[in-house]
Amino acid sequence: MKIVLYMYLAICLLVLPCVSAHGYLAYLGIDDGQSYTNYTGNVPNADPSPSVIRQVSDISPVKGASNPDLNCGLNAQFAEKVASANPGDLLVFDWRGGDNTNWPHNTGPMLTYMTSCGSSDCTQYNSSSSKWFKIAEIGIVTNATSNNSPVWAQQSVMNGAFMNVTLPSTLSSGNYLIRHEIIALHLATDLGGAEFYPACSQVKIGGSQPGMAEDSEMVLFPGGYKDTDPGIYDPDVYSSNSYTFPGPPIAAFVSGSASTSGSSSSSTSSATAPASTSSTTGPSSGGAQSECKLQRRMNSVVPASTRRSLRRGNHLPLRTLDRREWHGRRLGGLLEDVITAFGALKFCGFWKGS
Ligand SMILES: *[C@@H]1O[C@H](CO)[C@@H](O)[C@H](O)[C@H]1NC(C)=O
Ligand SMILES: *[C@@H]1O[C@H](CO)[C@@H](O)[C@H](O)[C@H]1NC(C)=O
Ligand SMILES: *[C@@H]1O[C@H](CO)[C@@H](O)[C@H](O)[C@H]1NC(C)=O
Ligand SMILES: *[C@@H]1O[C@H](CO)[C@@H](O)[C@H](O)[C@H]1NC(C)=O
Ligand SMILES: [Cu+2]
Repeated sequence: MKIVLYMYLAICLLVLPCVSAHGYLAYLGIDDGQSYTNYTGNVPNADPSPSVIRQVSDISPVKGASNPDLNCGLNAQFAEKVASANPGDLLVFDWRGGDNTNWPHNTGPMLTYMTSCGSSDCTQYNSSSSKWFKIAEIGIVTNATSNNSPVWAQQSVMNGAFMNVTLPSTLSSGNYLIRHEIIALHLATDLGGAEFYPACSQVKIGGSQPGMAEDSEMVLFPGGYKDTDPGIYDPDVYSSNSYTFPGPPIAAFVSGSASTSGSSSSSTSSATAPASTSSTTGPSSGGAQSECKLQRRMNSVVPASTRRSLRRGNHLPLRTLDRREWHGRRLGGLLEDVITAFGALKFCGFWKGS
């Protein structure tokens, strides 16, 4: 246990952005093919500026499938503005780590839901008892520049890519919240370990299409997930390449699909994103057979037994560290930082795993 802490501190001295192993939706781009608008979100807990993205109070994840914050993120506040969009437009989600570095996680799916705000705009709409339908989901995909090896699409976000989702081409006009969610599963080998990062954006959809989800395709948040869902409590997350998405199937009226790509400005490598087809309807799995080496390497950073006892453990005496960062963290969070730090080392080429 001590060794892990020392290892961690040593790594932190070498690789600085260890402290923010979480993050938030920093920007939402909307591309209609002719023009592109980039809406700025608010840094969690900062003094807010008018935005279309509902501000959350912390970069930390929502924990627990029945947590009321599963709705739109930690203590999410109404936003002042509303974005305009049309069916078929491309939504460009730009997730960042808390200190504006790359998104820190690479394990788990990304899902997109919508709910109607009714006849008035979404600026004062409380969605806590609203029914959401799913328009996209993406999990394990194939990496075309690496012999089609399996990789979580979330890896490309960690590498600096945006997450793109197409608005359904027949989506009926009106006021909507878009709930884009990253689920980080690096601790999901334990019940309750999954980290939920939902982010809600306020939009007004134009046009005059008829598309709407059936009532049976809609869920509440919380309500749509259980902690025991196979895609949320996932003991095999590091050893299997099949994955079962949580929540309802993608609504039948949706024909578009999700993809990731495009690197944000600071991305160094040619992180060509997986262009894959895994986002179809219903619980589905990535089709790959061989093992995902990166995941396994992450997993092997700390032996399983140590990880188990770490996660069961108490808080460390971290008083000397920044209290705001460390307050209330379990050792699982520490482990996460260790893994993230190793990931960073690897990313920077310091850590050459086999
Ligand atoms: C939005 O603009 C910021 C600041 O210029 C930029 O860093 C970011 O990559 C842009 N994001 C999107 C999704 O266009
Ligand atoms: C929405 O309603 C819930 C339940 O009453 C409340 O806890 C939450 O703070 C409300 N959200 C906003 C943004 O006012
Ligand atoms: C895909 O493989 C290439 C080549 O190995 C690598 O540089 C890139 O980071 C990989 N992409 C993802 C999303 O892991
Ligand atoms: C995602 O959207 C951005 C902005 O329009 C674009 O630069 C990038 O190529 C898109 N990626 C994909 C896969 O469509
Ligand atoms: Cu995190």
